[in-house]
Amino acid sequence: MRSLFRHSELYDLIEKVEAGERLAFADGVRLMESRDILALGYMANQIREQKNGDKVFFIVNRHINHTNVCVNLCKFCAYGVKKDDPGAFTLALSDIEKAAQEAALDGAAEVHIVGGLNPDLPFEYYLDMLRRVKAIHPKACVQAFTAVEIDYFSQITGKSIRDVLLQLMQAGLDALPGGGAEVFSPRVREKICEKKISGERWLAIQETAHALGMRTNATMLYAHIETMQERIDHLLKLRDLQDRTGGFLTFIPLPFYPKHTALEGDMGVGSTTGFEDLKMLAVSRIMLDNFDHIKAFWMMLGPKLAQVSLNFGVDDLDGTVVQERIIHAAGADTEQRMTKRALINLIEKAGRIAVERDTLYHVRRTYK
Ligand code: V47
Ligand code: SF4
Repeated sequence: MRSLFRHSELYDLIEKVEAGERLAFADGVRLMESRDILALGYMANQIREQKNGDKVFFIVNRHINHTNVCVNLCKFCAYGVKKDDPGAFTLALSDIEKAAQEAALDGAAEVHIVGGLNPDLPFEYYLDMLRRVKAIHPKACVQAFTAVEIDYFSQITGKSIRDVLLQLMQAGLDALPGGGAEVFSPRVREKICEKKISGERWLAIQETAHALGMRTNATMLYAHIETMQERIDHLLKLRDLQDRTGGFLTFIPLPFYPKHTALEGDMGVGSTTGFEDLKMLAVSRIMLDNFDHIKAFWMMLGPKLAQVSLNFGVDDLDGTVVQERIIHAAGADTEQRMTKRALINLIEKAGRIAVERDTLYHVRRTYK
């Protein structure tokens, strides 16, 4: 099969991947700069099949975005607003209880909670939120609060990251989502999210969580102003930390949606194309050899491209979601939810085996 690619500019890297060799920074940049999408897909698919066979994971989950008030106001974000903005909202804990009740009725394995940095909310609001969600739906894994939010809780309480995490865990927090990573490069952060914690701080918070036995996700926001070198640097920093802790569950590349953001139309920043998205997923699979899973968030890629990505290194399509506000604020025109049946259909029509999982990738059911 490899011989099919003997004329590819990436042939030497195919040989390296097949020999189980780890690719270096310069190799990663070559992958990103190549247009040989079939060679990339071939390499990524081999790794994906070694790790996960024909399985494709999905989850019955419920996203909750509790507030859009945010002191950071990142330039790439259309969701976060000032507290006196007419569109500002903060959910009452009773609204969050209602969403948790719906999640319980749906048999959701996960409640996924992410929001802005709202200066009017005390730490107690988050502890109470976790206790109430757990009381209503004790079987759900609560995956909540990005490292950026964890850092903010540490700022408003004066507690260490470790103590904040321990208190949240005691109240019911099970895992951290992967948001807030963006691109670690200080050059990029200075231009698109100057108030956000540094990449180093983001990684240090993950490391602290992993040391406490908590599993977390990792993301990268791509296709804004970053270079291919900065993308690969980001992936290698994640790979280094994963070598040390093994605490990351999955990696999710997030394509930038420009609409209604301060970057819209700026510096030639537009929406990604399918080609770029598939390439990013495949290169992530190839470079992150110590991550078990690469997730294509169907809501960001669109269901059809997410399905095709199952041949480009992806083994997870995320979930039923139900309601999402962050990327829809930035112009995503995908649905807010997908039924379990529709997810299984996408997977089976791609010739793969659908596996319903929980947050920690425990299998709930395999569909044959
Ligand atoms: O950190 C914000 C991203 C993230 C835009 O862990 C944008 O499974 C694209 O954490 N275009 C928050 N992306 C969402 C998040 C997440 C999402 C899906 C799965 C998981 C997981 C976590 O959303 C932010 C930022 O990187 N984001 N604005 C935008 N305009
Ligand atoms: Fe706030 Fe997160 Fe949006 Fe940045 S990306 S403005 S931290 S909600």
